[in-house]
Amino acid sequence: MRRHWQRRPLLVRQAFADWRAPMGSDAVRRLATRDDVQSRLVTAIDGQWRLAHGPFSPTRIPSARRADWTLLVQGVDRLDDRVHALLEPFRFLSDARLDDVMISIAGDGGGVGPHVDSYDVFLIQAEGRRRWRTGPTPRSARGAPALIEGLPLKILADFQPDDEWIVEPGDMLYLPPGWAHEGVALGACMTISIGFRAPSRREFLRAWLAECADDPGGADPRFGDAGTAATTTPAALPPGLVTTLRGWAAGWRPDDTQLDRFIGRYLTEPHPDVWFEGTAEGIGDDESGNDGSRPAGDGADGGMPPSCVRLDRRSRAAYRGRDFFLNGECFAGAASASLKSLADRRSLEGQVLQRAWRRPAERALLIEWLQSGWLTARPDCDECAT
Ligand SMILES: [Mn+2]
Repeated sequence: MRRHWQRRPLLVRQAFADWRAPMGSDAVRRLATRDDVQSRLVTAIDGQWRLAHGPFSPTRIPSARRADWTLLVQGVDRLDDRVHALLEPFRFLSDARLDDVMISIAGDGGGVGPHVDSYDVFLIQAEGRRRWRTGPTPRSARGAPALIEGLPLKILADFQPDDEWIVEPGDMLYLPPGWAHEGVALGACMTISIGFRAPSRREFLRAWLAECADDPGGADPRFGDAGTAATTTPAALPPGLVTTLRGWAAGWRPDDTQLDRFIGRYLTEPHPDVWFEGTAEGIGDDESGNDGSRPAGDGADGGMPPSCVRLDRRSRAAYRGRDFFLNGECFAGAASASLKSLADRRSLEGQVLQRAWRRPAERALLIEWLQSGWLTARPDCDECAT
């Protein structure tokens, strides 16, 4: 973190002992045929860059024997438990900074050209080999990265690499934002990108100001101009009106609590593609983790909890002070030690879960989240078996 995070690249040879790709290339191809999954196909046949967006018919995706193509599938951590489990070793970084896991497969020579990203990324070589080259970002006179014009992709003009690595399965390359890089497949290969996000001021203010504009509570003074003299220049903006609007903009002071809670909701907002399937079933039925030998815990009678509850892989949880945030909602004052543990470990089991279940407020929240699909009960959880 001191030397590399957000500062300079880091190559870690055999970052994962006994590496095995969590998903095969056929499964990646199948994901790219789904209309609820974001995928892109980039080809550079005869030096002609082309970009297409999925879903793709299976025959549209080139075979592994063809050259100069790459298929990129976004958000695979939300689609597959084994891919989601790859995130666990990266939780030395805050969940709030995590974006998603992208998986790309490519034929020989495939890549997306030299480019620069605005996010931190850990690039795990999953199968086959890839050559990575990095270098300074060529910039135009105005300071923006200098791009080749007229292409469907943002490809740097005049990329001058000064470092090069050939990575093999299990190797990992970390790249901070703003570093020019180019990855080229050496034979068919698969690369897994663990991407991190950082909001920009404009992105955040767009969301926050929309929230403020929609806030039905709070005072809403309106401009008034009683006593104004009649005008002979009706097109001239009235100085008093301008002064009032300037004052509203400059003097805008959001309520601290409202702002803090918005930040927590903003940073735990599920990905726009995510749709949770809630269940109307009571918690404690056979499918929800109760083995049937215990009374159903529907919250009303204080029955037994499931042996283990786990956050759904698509759920985003966080806390700050006494406030707990889950999937874009604020549960004010709910951040108990056990719920904080649920957020940090993404699961609750054993004694800690039993104790939380005995507290009506916590049990009610857990049941609500189980029913909305944000939390799942695990009857076959490995950790609980011990
Ligand atoms: Mn990149």
